[in-house]
Amino acid sequence: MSDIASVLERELGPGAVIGPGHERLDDYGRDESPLPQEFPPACAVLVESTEAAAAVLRICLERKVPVTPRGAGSGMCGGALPVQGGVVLSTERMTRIKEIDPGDLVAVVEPGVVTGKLQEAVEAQRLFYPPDPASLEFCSIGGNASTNAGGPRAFKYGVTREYILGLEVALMGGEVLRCGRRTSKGVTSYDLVAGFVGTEGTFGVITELTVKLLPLPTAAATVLGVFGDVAAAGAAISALLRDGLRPRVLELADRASIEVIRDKSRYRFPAGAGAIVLIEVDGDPDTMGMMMEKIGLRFDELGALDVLAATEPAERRAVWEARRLISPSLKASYRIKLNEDICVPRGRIVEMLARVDRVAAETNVACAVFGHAGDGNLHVNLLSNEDPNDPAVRTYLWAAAKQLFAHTIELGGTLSGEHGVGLTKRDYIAMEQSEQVIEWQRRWKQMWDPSGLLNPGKRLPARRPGCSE
Ligand code: 2HG
Ligand code: ZN
Repeated sequence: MSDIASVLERELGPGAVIGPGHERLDDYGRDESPLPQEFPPACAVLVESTEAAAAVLRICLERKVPVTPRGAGSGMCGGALPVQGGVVLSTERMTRIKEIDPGDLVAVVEPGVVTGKLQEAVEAQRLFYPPDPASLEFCSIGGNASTNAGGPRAFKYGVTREYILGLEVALMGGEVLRCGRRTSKGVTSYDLVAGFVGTEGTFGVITELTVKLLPLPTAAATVLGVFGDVAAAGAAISALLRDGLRPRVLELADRASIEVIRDKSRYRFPAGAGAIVLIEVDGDPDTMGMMMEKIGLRFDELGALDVLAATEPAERRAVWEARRLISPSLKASYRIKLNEDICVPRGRIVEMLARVDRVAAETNVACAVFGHAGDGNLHVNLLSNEDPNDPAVRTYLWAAAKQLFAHTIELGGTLSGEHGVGLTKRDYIAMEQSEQVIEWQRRWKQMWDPSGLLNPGKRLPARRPGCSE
């Protein structure tokens, strides 16, 4: 066993450390990001308490060993990959829902709680935790907070940050910080909580979260508009946005995305579906009914080939299962799936879809586009069946991604709407952000982690040659 693995095992007891030679160690060197290589750590530590997480961070600082926090490993940008080796600190065993309080409308949870399980638990008490990343059946709430995850319902309800009221964070060196509140409002301090959310474990390790809950909407229904092509579907989304309609979900999937799920899905896509707009409405049944009718009429006017309304839970579940299958099915259908996560201002969605077509035509790279189009957040997947280990192929695909980023930025957009930066996008953020903005982020990181050992090599590009460290 490596030196650090034995030290951690002595501190935390047998069973907490996955060391060299263990069949599961390699799992901690990969995640869901589109990278060909793995990054094996010296060991992985599966902590069960805040004290254990703090002890790992103390020992790693004392011994100058890099440490990479990890939730469920479902991230798509390499944020949880131990690129400099060292220790992976996994919170997968911290799975307690400590409290659900219907009076205060909060839940207090450990970071390893699977998001879907939290939703089930609160829904059993007629409460609602809205953020719904597509991976909700296996991703964890700590990982969601670390990446500020989104999901389809972000269109109406916002992203994870809006639901995190309080945090407990173990800092590099072993200090434990509790910040935030349990109240629905509060402006007493600088917003440290918001400052930790979305930092991909580069500032500290989240060990407890106080999350905001809402009353569960009385009803929800799903409407699907089928269009001939993605341009028509995009135009329909823009028209609905201009109408001021606020469903809880406003999603898009193009032909290539539909093709990979057509045979697997329990939901039968109508023939001729060149693109779909997926809408979900919620609220009280009367207003919901009116909204569904309005959307149906608008879809007809906008040239929909078909409009389907699903109100039965089983029917709605089938539609959602199909939607959640898009990402894994693309992954299974292509040897390379370089998934980008761009986000443009809502008024530029149609233009962005046209620019994606342009990139695909100019580079000859196959693309699938789907996702949270109502937010301007498009999952543009660059696909290839060539050898994933061929550096020339990857260079070519990343060049296409770079073109996509350039168009996104030209339209006033951002490189990532919900997946984060991690490793895969760190070298591109200078396309979007000024050196000044990047430098202030470096100073911020330095404040929480002066050693630079906590999740090193992520989020920020390396300093330009000639600049002082
Ligand atoms: C989704 O919305 C996920 O399904 C995955 O964010 C997106 O694979 C992707 O590109
Ligand atoms: Zn998504």
